[in-house]
Amino acid sequence: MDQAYARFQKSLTDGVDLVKARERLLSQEIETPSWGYADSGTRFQVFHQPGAARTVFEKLDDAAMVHQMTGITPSVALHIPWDKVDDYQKVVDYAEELGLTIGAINPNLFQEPEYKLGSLCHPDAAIRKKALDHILECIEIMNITGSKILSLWLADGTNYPGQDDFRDRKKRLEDTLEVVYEALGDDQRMLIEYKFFEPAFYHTDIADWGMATLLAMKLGPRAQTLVDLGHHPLGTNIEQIVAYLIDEGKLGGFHFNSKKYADDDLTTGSINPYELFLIYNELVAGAEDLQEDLDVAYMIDQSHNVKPKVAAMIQSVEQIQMAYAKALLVDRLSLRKAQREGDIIGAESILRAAYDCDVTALLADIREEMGVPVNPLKAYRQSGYEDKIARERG
Ligand code: PSV
Ligand code: MN
Repeated sequence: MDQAYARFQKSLTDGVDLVKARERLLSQEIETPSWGYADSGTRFQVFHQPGAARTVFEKLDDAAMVHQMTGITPSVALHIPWDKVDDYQKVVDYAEELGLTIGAINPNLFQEPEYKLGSLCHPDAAIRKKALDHILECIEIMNITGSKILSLWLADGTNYPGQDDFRDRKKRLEDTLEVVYEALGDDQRMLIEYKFFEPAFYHTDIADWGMATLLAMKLGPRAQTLVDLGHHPLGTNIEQIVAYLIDEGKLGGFHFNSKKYADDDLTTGSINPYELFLIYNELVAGAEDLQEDLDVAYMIDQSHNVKPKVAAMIQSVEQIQMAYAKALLVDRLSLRKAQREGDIIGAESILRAAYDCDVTALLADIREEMGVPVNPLKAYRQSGYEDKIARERG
């Protein structure tokens, strides 16, 4: 056995189940977003990157490269109409050729001029109908692509006090979501994403996890809440929200990214990797307590503008994998004991010990077993792919 791995193994306390940790890491999956491979920008400027994907097929090529390097990103989320095509079967077939599947379908309810006052909450029934029809079209796309997840984020909200009636808007939203819910197949689910601001700056119709979860509870078991890490006010304890939602069976999925100030769309783990670890700590603890795998859709949602697209995605995947690996190394029995005894120093130290653990050797070993490069980011940067797409795509 490799010396580094042996050293890593020796550093673990008895309460850590390495066999289970390895199993979990081998089955970890993270979805990447088609829009994370295309040019993006701030509201001030879109910065073109040489080689940025221009079509859904090029986005799939890039996603396949990420999967080839990491081995844990087998599916790709689509955003409609950004990824609109005449024949979705062609997209499915192309993805399959690349060893990928199509993941969550994201309706776009924020770019049409008609949505100035909202989509599903709009005061005009005709606009609500347009938004609803678009979502129903997305469910049709799910049926062709085999996608099981409809991922809903609304830009709906108001900019000024008195602009519209909160309760009327809530009612319009509930009524339209009910139609959407009914249109879903038995094996499909709807994830409701919340965000407390932007593009509206006075109120947002689904502002936080409480509102999203109330909606999901009213709709039924196939509606759940989606946690986008960038969508909370500063200082929010996201890991507690995650724990709550797990306990209620309402944690549907994640949009991973990182933020310093607001919904900055920075790459995952770049600002607060400890927070990412604490979130994974709740996921691991929740799955162990429930004694079942959580049915959670793990996805990256970042529109990184200045880092090269594919490399940034691989870097993000590595960060998520590392956070998960560390959370799997928490000595749970000792942690429980310390918690019951009120040993605050001891409890925190157990978490820190896992967080501080160097998991390089573990991840290298897992990657070797999966048949992917031991250092995905380095391998990618040496692969010449970036130059190739810059040349080919212009
Ligand atoms: C909104 O800020 C959001 O997080 C939603 O998930 C959208 O679908 C996505 O960003 C678009 O980039
Ligand atoms: Mn999101």
